[in-house]
Amino acid sequence: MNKTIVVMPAYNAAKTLAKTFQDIPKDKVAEIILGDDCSEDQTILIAQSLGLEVLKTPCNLGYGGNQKMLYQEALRRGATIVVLLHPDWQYDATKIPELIAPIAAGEKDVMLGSRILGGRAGTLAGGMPLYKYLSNRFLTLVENMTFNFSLSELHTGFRAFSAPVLKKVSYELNSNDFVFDSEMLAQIAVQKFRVGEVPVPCRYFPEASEINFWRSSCYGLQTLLVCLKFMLHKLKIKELEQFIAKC
Ligand SMILES: Nc1nc2c(ncn2[C@@H]2O[C@H](COP(=O)(O)OP(=O)(O)OP(=O)(O)O)[C@@H](O)[C@H]2O)c(=O)[nH]1
Ligand SMILES: [Mg+2]
Repeated sequence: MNKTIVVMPAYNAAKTLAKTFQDIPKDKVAEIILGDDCSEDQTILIAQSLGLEVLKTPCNLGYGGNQKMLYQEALRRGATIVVLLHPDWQYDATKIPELIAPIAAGEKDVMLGSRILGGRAGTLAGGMPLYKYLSNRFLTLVENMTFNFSLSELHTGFRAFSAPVLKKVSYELNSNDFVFDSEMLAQIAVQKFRVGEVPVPCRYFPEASEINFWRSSCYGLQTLLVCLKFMLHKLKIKELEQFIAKC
């Protein structure tokens, strides 16, 4: 019997949290946990009014630090599948059943919700800035070649992991910043977990996309560095602890 826990890493998500929560199919998930990274708005109050479990970071850790706290807690609560969902109402959370089905069926270990497969309405036509679209396509191409994947997008905020993935991958050693997501994919590739994808409709509006050009550029460069580290490890030029499976 599977136990699916949805985790939402939040930072100033007050304007979008209720809408995101509304869309989650409650009959398909056992628990929903919000990680609050010291938001300066009403995120916690709104989460509590929705009856959500709230975990708080001790200080503003960043997006990756928030995820570390949430995965640890989801595993502690006995999750067999963990869904990462941004609380910014960007990804269509009604698609959770489609996202988790291949993991529940034992066919995949990791599932990604792809905005690219979701069609132009979820990317350029929906308002994704051109520079983000092009860098997403370029980075995905480089990562596909490096990690030996053939997936349409690797920068989504709608993902699902089986518990064994979270138990084996040393995500605690990853960055506390946005590049955490790219590091996770590299670790998943090293351990040859099975990764699949489903289309996910997506929305673009100011509150759903706060990462700016400068932070996006840093994220892109850091992702390329992750690819380099992956190759160094794979070719046994430098063994990196981050990529070694946990016992
Ligand atoms: N902890 C922490 N979380 C953040 C921070 N900025 C954003 N987040 C969270 O990370 C999620 C993603 O941030 P966005 O700005 O939407 O970036 P993105 O979704 O990767 O990129 P877009 O495709 O442009 O939306 C949001 O749901 C926020 O809750 C931050 O400074 N600290
Ligand atoms: Mg977003």
